[in-house]
Amino acid sequence: LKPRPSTEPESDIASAVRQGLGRSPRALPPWLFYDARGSELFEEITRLPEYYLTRAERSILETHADSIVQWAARGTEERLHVVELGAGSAVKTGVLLEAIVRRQGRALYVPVDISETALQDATLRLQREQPNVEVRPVAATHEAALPAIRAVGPRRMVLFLGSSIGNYEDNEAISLLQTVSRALAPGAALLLGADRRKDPAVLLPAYDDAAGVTAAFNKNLWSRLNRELWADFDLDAWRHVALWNDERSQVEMHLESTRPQQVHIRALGERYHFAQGERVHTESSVKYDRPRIEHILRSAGFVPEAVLTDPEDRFDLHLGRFIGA
Ligand code: AVJ
Repeated sequence: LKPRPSTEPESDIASAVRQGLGRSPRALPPWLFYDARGSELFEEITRLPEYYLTRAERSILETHADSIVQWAARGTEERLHVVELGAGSAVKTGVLLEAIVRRQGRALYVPVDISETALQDATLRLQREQPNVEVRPVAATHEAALPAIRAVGPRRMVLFLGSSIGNYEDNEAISLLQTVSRALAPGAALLLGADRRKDPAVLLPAYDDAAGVTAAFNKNLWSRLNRELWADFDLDAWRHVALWNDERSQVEMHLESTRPQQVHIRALGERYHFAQGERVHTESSVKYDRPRIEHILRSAGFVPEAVLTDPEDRFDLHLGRFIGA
């Protein structure tokens, strides 16, 4: 293995890691989790008994699919097209797509995701299970997907599910939704999933499960850097930490160094020292009350028109109408 020639620009991954480990305290962006293995582990998380988010949101979609589609289509005769940010395996979306097909016979679905493997699986499965849905996958970050969103034509329905918005600070969430809305016409519909603020005794196990799947998901970040940036992280010298930050109303995941150590990241040409107990912040998952989400929606040009909740009152699905910037 030769180090990358210095004239070549660094990959997005390399520069994100260089930046994140150069900062104090150290922090890495959560999109780095989602290599093929990371996407698989996340799917496993969604099936854990402790991780109620996915089940709660799915139950909302199953109960209300037809009325959601009716609401989204209100005021237009045009066909609805669906764009989903962070589609992943798109299992939950199937319920909505079925409702759309019931209403208008067929549907165009544009799943956007950073993981190509997850997109491929989703596309193949939908093509098999829902032949009336045309799938046009886009492998990109949310921000880079705008041209694809524009290309789907009028009357779009944008899905941002699973409380993925919780990875962003409010001002970042607002600017992401604003960016997306630049590709929307007034009247477009946004479905925004948001996990609610609740007892940390419920929240924390969802991010530190008994089977250790979330710990493996967190640590897979180091495996990815070992493989893709020729690093030498010793996975046994790191501990998964999930904690509740009450002031910021967020669950945080960190990787904590269990001893003093040096890590060589060859593709960066850097050696990093980690103290015993030093933490690298790998993810924040904000937990919301309704006014906070409604503020985000309004700030990005969406009118919050309705909120749907699961029977156990844990998770909200907000319906926002785009009225223009
Ligand atoms: C995909 C960002 C919504 O924050 O709950 C799950 C990711 N991280 N367990 C979340 C995640 C650890 C998940 N989101």
